[in-house]
Amino acid sequence: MNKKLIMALAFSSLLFATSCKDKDKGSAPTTELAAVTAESVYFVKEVDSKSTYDVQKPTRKAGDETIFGGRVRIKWDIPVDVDYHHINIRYNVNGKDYLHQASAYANEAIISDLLAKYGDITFNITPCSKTGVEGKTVTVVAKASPVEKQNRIIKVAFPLSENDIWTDNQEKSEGPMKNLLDDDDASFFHMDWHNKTAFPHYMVFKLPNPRKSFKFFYKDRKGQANQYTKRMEIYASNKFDYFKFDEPFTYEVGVKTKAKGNFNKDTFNPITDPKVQGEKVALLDRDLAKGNGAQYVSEQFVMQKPAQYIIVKILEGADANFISLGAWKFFDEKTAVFDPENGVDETQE
Ligand SMILES: [Ca+2]
Repeated sequence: MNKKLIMALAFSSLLFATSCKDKDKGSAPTTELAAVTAESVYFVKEVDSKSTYDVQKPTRKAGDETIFGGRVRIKWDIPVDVDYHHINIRYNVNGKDYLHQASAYANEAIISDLLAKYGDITFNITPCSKTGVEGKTVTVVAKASPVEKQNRIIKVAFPLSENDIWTDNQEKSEGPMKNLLDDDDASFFHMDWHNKTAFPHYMVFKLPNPRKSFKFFYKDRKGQANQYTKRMEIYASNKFDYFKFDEPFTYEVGVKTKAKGNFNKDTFNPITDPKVQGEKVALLDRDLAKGNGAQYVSEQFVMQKPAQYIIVKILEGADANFISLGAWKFFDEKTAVFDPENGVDETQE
């Protein structure tokens, strides 16, 4: 019988589900397993999808193999006169009991999802009748192959405070822009609906440091279907000299907002304006969030020059004059190395 068929017949790992020593269920199998061994193995998946198990950790060929540890292979000789229905393999790791079942046609079982740090693991291998009555148990001991470190992509959000944000079009009665930063879905930013003015309108964000790349995420206002953004442009610059971002906001009717100064949203050009001299990063007019708390996650944008200010120009919304939003965040993606054998994340820049 070929190995693929044996593997197909082997049952997957299960927790204890059946009682195997009920006297009403007939007699125990008398066949005894011989030559039972246990050894740590590596699962090797090659690029042509051929899979093998190796006792020695194979040398990785450039880009053509995936190697997984955390496995033990248990082998036995199939006796001449098999009178058992399947084989129960019981083991305990971290104080928890596990049962793996193998078919009567199998001569090996691979136990996976283990760690080398568990040390020696005792496996009790027992022929079992169809009704679950167990025969003679053979015990073997093995340590699992070590699990390799794994690369993971993690998101790292840039911390922003209310001093790092600005808009030309803050509604004065509600919805301060800082509500974008608070991780509260119920709080929202609202552009001016008392003194309506047509698009474009702007949001400016000061990142903690100049960056060459970023992604952003935003969420529309929860429960509001018709105030989402249809079209926006993203610009980046290393300055925005209309005012100092670090200065405190002024209060206007309960909502913190910065003065507009001489900023003119209708003539402002983020590229040619000497106070900004930015670069255009993107025009976004497809697959944006469509209201009611919907979310949008951008691609990773890479700038020509490092930039600390991100300028969002809102060109069109579902409403003719304003948008509302629930959240807005900038973040980066980093590769983190996770070592399952010691549980440590080794984050790389
Ligand atoms: Ca919010």
